[in-house]
Amino acid sequence: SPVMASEKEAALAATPSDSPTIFDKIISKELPSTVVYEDDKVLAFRDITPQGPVHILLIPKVRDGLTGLSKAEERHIDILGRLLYTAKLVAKQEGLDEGFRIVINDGPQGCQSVYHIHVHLIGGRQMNWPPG
Ligand code: IU
Repeated sequence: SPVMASEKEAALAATPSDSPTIFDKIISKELPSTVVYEDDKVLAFRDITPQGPVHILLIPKVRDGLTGLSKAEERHIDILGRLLYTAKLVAKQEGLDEGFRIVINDGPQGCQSVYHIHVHLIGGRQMNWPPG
């Protein structure tokens, strides 16, 4: 695949779809990642392009159609809550006692590049508003 100049470029090149994503290989450990938390439902690992001193992605181990938040159905309510609650646990584990940022990018305009829902946990520096 072509080298992407930026995350935005990758997001705009990504086709929203139900195809398997790179996160499946991270879940199966076929691809290495730095796992910071894992249970039967959720995997949390360090983002390869960190946007802060701490940048972790939290994903459901089973995608179940949840390519992005815009595809959420009632059956996903439990896993959505679990992802956010786990983000709080991991923030504590990472020592982010002064605060942190949670982001869920959705679709091309939201700059989503991987179509397996993921919660970004970013911290360790002062955040700004509005986001880019
Ligand atoms: P996005 O919200 O879809 O843009 O987030 C995808 C993230 O996945 C992005 O921050 C990438 O740096 C990150 N990532 C990764 O950690 N490991 C990978 O192999 C790939 C992307 I591809």
